[in-house]
Amino acid sequence: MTNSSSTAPLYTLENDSHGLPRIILTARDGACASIYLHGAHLASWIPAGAQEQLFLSSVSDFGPDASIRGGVPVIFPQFCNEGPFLKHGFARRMDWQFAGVQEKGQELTARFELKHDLKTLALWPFPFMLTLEVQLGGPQLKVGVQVRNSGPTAFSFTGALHSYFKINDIHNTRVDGFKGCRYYESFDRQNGYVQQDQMLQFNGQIDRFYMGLSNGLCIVEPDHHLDIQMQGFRDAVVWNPWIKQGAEMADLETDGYLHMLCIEAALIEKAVTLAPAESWNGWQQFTLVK
Ligand code: TA6
Repeated sequence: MTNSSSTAPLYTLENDSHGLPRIILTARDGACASIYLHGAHLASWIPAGAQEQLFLSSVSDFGPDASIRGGVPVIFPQFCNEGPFLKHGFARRMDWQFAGVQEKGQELTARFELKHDLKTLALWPFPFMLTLEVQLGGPQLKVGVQVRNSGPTAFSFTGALHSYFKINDIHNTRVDGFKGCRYYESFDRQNGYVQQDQMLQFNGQIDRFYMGLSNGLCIVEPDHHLDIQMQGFRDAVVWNPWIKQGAEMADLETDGYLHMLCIEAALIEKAVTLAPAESWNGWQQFTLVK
């Protein structure tokens, strides 16, 4: 289905080679993005006149219960194993509803919704409504998520936008913005640290939780700078599986670790609690600087 005219936004709903439906958004300046209905999973973002900015594994599983390896998985209602429920929650594995595209100025915004059903209630006993918006235009893309408590009792959740960025070579990649931030290694929550260096460099597996972040971040490669901002989310996760963990992942190419870096907008240290009818909003925004 394509909806294109001089007034309406340009988007296409099509099945990919795996038979999975996805929305292809094309802004008037030529920027484009693709979002699978499965998981409302943003899988590709190509700013106008630039290269692909998101990593997507060429051996990802696209099965009905799979989580696509790469792009921006939506993690809800639980981050990793920070509770008794499914690791990284069910939202990334469910089929969401496409709720249309709006155009405002040079920006296109696609909206997706996931409402509780018997399957989700069996996994997590609370009624909810999730809304995801992908806003595309110029050198920027913004992923916004709203969680609404549509049930009769309060619930708490953790979560993330588990963003995989495409990089040329992890060895020549730095991340600026963590100086002075508190962090824990995921495997050792007893010992907290404070980042001393201005630049985070990579020379092995990393799975690190930065807590209580307030400043922006920037992925810095010799010919590529990507600015990352977030709001609502309070923590950030930096993950690269490196050689050994990468080799153990059937849905990641052997050298995939070289070309990916996860910088995730997350809620880990303090879960969010919503009373009935209350909502929470958060977003992560990417700007291609060079
Ligand atoms: O966010 C980092 C992390 O929790 C890592 O520990 C690693 O497990 C990664 O997520 C991927 O998890 P997944 O369930 O997508 O394989």
